[in-house]
Amino acid sequence: MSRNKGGSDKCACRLVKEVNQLKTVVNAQSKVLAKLVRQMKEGCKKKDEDEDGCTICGLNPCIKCLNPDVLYHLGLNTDTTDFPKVFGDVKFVCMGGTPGRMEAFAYYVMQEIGLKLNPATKLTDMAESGKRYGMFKVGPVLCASHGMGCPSISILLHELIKTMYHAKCKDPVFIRMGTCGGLGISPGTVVISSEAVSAKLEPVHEIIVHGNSVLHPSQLDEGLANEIKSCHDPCQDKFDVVIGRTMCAHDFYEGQSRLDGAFCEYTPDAKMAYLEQLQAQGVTNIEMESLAFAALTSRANIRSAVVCVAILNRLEGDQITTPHDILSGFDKRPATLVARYIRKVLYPVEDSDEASEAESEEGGGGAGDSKPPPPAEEEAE
Ligand code: R2B
Ligand code: URA
Repeated sequence: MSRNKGGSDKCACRLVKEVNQLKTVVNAQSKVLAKLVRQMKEGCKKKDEDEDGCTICGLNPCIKCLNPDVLYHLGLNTDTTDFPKVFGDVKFVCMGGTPGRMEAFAYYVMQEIGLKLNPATKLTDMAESGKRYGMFKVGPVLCASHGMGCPSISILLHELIKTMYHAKCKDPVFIRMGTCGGLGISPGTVVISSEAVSAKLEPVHEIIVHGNSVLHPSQLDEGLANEIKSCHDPCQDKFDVVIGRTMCAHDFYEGQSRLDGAFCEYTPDAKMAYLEQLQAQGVTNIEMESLAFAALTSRANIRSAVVCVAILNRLEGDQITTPHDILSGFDKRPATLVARYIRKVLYPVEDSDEASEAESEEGGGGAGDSKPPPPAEEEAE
């Protein structure tokens, strides 16, 4: 009996010990659990705070430590410019090849969104001191020139994306407007890119980092492309708009299989075979910036679109022989669609009939116009 009692005491002791051990494990686990829940909550709070401020993501964490951050090619720095004050309201970043075209677009968009400038003043080139790019701001629209090719546009994009970040901009949309060579479409047709592909027809932008190839997807926002296309009015506009694949070349001549460059080591037949092969793969147009533009904007979580007018049909030739006045009419077409899109976003309930009256291509005072802004009473910026 006493042996039995001793045995059950031992058993009870062991049970108590095991229960205590279990309690310790459970306590430790609930502490870990509580810590994880706290971390999750803090993480979500931080995310909300980020979203309250800036929506630009995935940037270099070291930017925070740059004091000041010098945006060398824009001629701006965070010491001398109050970014949230100057750029905090930016909702649209519109880009195009030349400073002149972007200045004209800025005046055009100003008129289209109903902003006015004091007649005694003109828009200032905010990037003038950088001496590389032109940049003009009209209310929520920032207009910048990007030069030619991916290296040029990517320098600008690094600095513009940092501008949006420093300014804590919320959901800015980036749009590139430009010219392109069409494949099987008539000159004057506007192509909105569904995606940007490389000369190897891959939807990636390759950069060489530390001597190694790094590939970044070159996606564009399908919804934005459709929204811009929906701003086309086939009854009123004297041009077609299509959505298509865009091939981005790193050169205007050999990279686009032209026969009229200083050098050419292929035959006219090889050129035609190549262009027809591109067309068979769904390529509608060829230009020189979409890859870097698409890759850098998508890395930063920015919705973006490329809207280009074809200035020739590459299946019919290489040289651009279209007269200048016709070419400058072509330039206005992407600008017309983009300005309408901006207006539609800013004033969603606007009467669409009234809206379309002001926008006939020839009469609309489009982006190619170098006319001064209309007389006005109030300052826009
Ligand atoms: C279109 O036109 C330019 C070359 O003439 C280039 O910037 C491009 O993408
Ligand atoms: N821009 C290009 O890059 N290619 C063309 O053919 C026309 C404009």
